[in-house]
Amino acid sequence: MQQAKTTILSLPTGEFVHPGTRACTGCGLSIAYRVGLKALGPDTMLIVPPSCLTVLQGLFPVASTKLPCLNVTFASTAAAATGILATLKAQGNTHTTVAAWAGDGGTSDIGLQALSGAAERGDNFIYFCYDNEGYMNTGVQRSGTTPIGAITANTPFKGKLQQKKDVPAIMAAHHLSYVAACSAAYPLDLYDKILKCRDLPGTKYFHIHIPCPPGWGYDPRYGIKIGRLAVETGYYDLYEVVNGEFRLTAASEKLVEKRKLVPVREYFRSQSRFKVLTEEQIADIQKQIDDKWEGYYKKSD
Ligand SMILES: Cc1ncc(C[n+]2csc(CCOP(=O)(O)OP(=O)(O)O)c2C)c(N)n1
Ligand code: SF4
Repeated sequence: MQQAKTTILSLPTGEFVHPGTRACTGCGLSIAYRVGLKALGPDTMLIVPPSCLTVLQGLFPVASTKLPCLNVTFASTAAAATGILATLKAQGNTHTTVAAWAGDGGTSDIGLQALSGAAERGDNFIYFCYDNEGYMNTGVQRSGTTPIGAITANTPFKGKLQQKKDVPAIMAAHHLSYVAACSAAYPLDLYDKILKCRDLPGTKYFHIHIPCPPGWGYDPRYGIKIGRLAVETGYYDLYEVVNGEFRLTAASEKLVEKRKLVPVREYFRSQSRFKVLTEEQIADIQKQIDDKWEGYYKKSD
């Protein structure tokens, strides 16, 4: 039986993040984290490496989350999850959910080895990579998931020259029971996917696109609009891979029915980080998107 879709009215009102965190105004992470913790529930232990999320949490003895949270070194997030799982097992605890939340730098670059090891062993926890597409907490440096053409502190003139690393695909190649691509601009899709995967075995991986006003260069009030543009242009897709089966979800699934993408130019022109992208480069990226979506359309025919 299909799980009923959560609406804004049926979303639980209980909060696990205190109001007033140290995140920037309009931070997409605040939305994803707040809604994500609602889905994870009170019986959850969190693991967080250095990142904007550590800043959001606050400095000891202050903490913005009501759940137990272990701050660990950059490279050890998934290894810490393995350790906590072993401890819970020794205590006979089979009910607590272990959830790691790390940035894209801490996932796609520095923490990838530990994550790959834990995933290959099939350790039973949920790993969330919130992808603001850069090392934002330390002043917007490029990461493995910064997209091509984006200006960062260390790609200041031509923007990043390399393609974005496809981390969900890397994780899917570990034969996980569940991999999801989500966006802070579609929090209910994130919520429902967390509920769906909770009882699946082994490591579950979530990739969450996170609009970031200072890192991407836009007025904080436009975060949701920009997050949605990424999806409506077909540039960033919402999907899940359940036991190897790929499926588009939410707004991306609807785009297959509509067969009409918003031109990606609108997404690029909404953020100052892409100001060096030329019309030729944009046309090239548009072609890549169109080709990808032709594949989706064919599959659904
Ligand atoms: C081994 C190590 N190198 C560098 C740092 C400094 N540092 C702290 S947070 C951070 C950026 C993290 O980037 P990301 O994982 O993408 O998360 P975000 O800040 O974007 O939330 C860096 C480089 C550190 N704490 N430890
Ligand atoms: S830098 Fe970006 S991700 Fe970090 S707290 Fe600010 S808005 Fe959020």
